[in-house]
Amino acid sequence: MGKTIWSMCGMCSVRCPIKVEVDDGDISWIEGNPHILDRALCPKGSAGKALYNDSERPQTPLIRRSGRGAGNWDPVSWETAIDYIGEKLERIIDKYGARAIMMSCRGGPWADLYKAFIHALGSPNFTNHDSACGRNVHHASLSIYGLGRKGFVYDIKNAKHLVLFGRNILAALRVAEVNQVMDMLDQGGTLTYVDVRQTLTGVKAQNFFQVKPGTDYALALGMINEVLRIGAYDKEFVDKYTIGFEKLEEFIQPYTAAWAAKECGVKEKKIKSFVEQIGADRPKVIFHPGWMLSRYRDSFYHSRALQILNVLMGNIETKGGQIFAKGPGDCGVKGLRTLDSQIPKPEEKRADGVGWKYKHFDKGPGLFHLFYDTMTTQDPYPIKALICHRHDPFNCFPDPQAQKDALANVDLLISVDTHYSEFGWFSDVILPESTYLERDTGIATQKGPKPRFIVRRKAVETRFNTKPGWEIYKLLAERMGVGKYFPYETIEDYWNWQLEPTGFKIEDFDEKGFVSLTDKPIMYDRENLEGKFKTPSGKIEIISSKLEDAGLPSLKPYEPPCKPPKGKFRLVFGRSPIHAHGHTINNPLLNELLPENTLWINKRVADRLGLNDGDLADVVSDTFKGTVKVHVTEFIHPEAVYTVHGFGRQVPLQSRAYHAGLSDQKLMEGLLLHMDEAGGGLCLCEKFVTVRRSPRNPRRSVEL
Ligand SMILES: Nc1nc2c(c(=O)[nH]1)N[C@H]1C(S)=C(S)[C@@H](COP(=O)(O)OP(=O)(O)OC[C@H]3O[C@@H](n4cnc5c(=O)[nH]c(N)nc54)[C@H](O)[C@@H]3O)O[C@H]1N2
Ligand SMILES: Nc1nc2c(c(=O)[nH]1)N[C@H]1C(S)=C(S)[C@@H](COP(=O)(O)OP(=O)(O)OC[C@H]3O[C@@H](n4cnc5c(=O)[nH]c(N)nc54)[C@H](O)[C@@H]3O)O[C@H]1N2
Ligand code: SF4
Ligand SMILES: [Mo]
Repeated sequence: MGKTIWSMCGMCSVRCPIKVEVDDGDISWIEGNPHILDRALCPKGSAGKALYNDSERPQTPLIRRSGRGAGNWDPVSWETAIDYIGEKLERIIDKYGARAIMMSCRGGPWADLYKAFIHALGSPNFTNHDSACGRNVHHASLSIYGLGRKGFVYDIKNAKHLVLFGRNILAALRVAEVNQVMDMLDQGGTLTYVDVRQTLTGVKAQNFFQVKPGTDYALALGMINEVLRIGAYDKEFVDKYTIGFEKLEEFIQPYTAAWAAKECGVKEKKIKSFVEQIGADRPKVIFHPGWMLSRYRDSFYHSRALQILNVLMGNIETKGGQIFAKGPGDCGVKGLRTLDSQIPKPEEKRADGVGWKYKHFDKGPGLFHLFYDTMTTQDPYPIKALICHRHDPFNCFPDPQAQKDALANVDLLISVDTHYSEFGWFSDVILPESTYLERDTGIATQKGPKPRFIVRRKAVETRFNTKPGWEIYKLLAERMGVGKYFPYETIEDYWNWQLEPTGFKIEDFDEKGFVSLTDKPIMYDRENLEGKFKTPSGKIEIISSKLEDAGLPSLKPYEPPCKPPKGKFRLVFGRSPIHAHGHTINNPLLNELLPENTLWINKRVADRLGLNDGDLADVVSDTFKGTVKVHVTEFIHPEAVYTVHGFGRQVPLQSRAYHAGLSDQKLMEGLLLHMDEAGGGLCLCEKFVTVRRSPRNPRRSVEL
């Protein structure tokens, strides 16, 4: 007899609501929740069943038997693994204090569980992946609005014009957003796309700017200059809600459209005609502030400039613009109860320096990469244990070898993962979490104009000796004597405990998988937004007091990017719609669709190097060399080479992914601490590589 399970996809961190059909205990169908996503799913979401059926994943807890990374594991029971970890953590706490333990996760709606665990132990050192993802965008938004990058949602569907700088929205995707972009285009909206190469998104755009790599900030400044010059902005909104506009007028003088055109390698006429278009389309114009903007030295200021353009368009709290993300409080509903809020905040200062050494950064998750510095210098204190939950630092941060060197000072490395991650393979203990189709997860809040509570429910029984996160942390907490902070025995207890203040019951989720907290979208009165901007002044801060207090400019003069040294190319990267970072490369279905990456290279350059499409090339960094097939194309800037991130994996038990393709991470030698000091994001596109024809046999593309 078939049944329907309402759940949430776990193939990437977007976590789309899904409907799963189960027949005779097996998955027969997965689709997007029809109430929210009109049944749509992306290729990865459709490959969830292949993940469930894949046996090339850890099947029971594993404890390392010989040297780190050697791949010799003792399969053990959960009891043994938890006890092993417990003993080691106790020893570390005795000798160095609880602060020597750090925990990192992939952020998102369930971070409460992991944060609660590390705080219950008494350590302040909770962190996540974001310094290699959206930290620049987050901090830029905080500095302007006092609200982080999730403080607004974009009403793309109703926009007249969507402007994307390197935001490859149709490939680096969230299903709901793709639906909205397609609706906007159907309704006659305009798409403007900026990239160093042509993409799935670029081919749908009416305006496409191919810029010289690393010059986006110049283009954004040129646009601001032109907007002000022709007066294509909302003066009333700017007067009412911003501070620092006069300083912007002064600062922007030299950055004319003509100047930007020259700097970026685009046409002045095109910038001017674009500004005329948005002048006519405003306020329904959205400048996406970027998602993964840990790329260049000035990405933080680039994101700030995009936000300034949003403010000039006056697009805040308007249909077709940026809308404040509403939460339960806006609907007169109390929020979910959280575990972390019941635990006394550790008083120690963070080991990454965030909050005391770096006061302008969001203290929440701090900046993971700075912990590597702490591990090496032991300043302000040693770090002796690292727990990574749903996070693979070796595939996330640059230069895995530099990371391994720092980790030599850390006594205990734990990976809580559904797969063997690159970090997991090197670690001391792997705790296998059940895949998303095999586990329940706590209730989450999804903010927006129509906020909701949503739950992930398990669709099928676990195939192996794996456990869900809520149980893993309960077991660990009990072993460490802090079980009282995890006041549940079953998932139903946990759900009820979370829901208690809200007035909802778990049965309310049976019908659609979520509960909507309002019938109609909530919009604030745009004429009366006082108190909504959480900056020190309560205004939109074009000039940010927090930045200025930290000795950083709010409006930074433009500096051109370094030119690639002779014979070298700037290494840039991005996503394919088929994969989610590195963890889907071994998925049997997705691997069939895209088994390896290629190196995109400009045709003229390839001709000079004697490379034809499909040839094997050696890509060389300082000491690392990778070999990959080239994709010769006219549609990439000649200064750059591009590859899909996540390949070149080294875990032998993942036979499909093993050594297939090129690892961008390993090429990024020396970038581990190369941080944008204002935004905290890493500068991942600041690496130059050489490319040459490989002497290897082109028919054997998989390196063994
Ligand atoms: N399918 C899929 N979707 C995903 C993910 C995934 O792994 N797979 N991951 C999700 C996550 S975590 C994130 S953060 C987002 C990332 O979302 P995005 O930031 O939109 O995605 P990317 O593909 O990393 O980068 C986009 C583009 O930046 C371009 N680029 C490089 N240098 C420059 C430059 O100097 N100027 C400009 N204008 N462009 C440049 C690259 O060519 C690339 O096409 O995607 C999310 N969605
Ligand atoms: N060179 C380069 N570096 C990058 C990027 C890039 O494009 N190029 N992208 C950056 C960006 S935007 C991001 S967001 C980061 C991503 O970096 P990470 O977050 O570290 O990468 P992921 O591969 O998404 O996932 C991490 C781990 O989560 C595991 N996992 C998946 N599902 C589950 C689950 O349900 N439970 C548990 N416990 N584990 C699970 C996967 O197996 C994987 O090992 O990398 C960043 N680093
Ligand atoms: S975007 Fe795709 S992989 Fe990510 S959660 Fe949604 S359906 Fe799943
Ligand atoms: Mo990301």
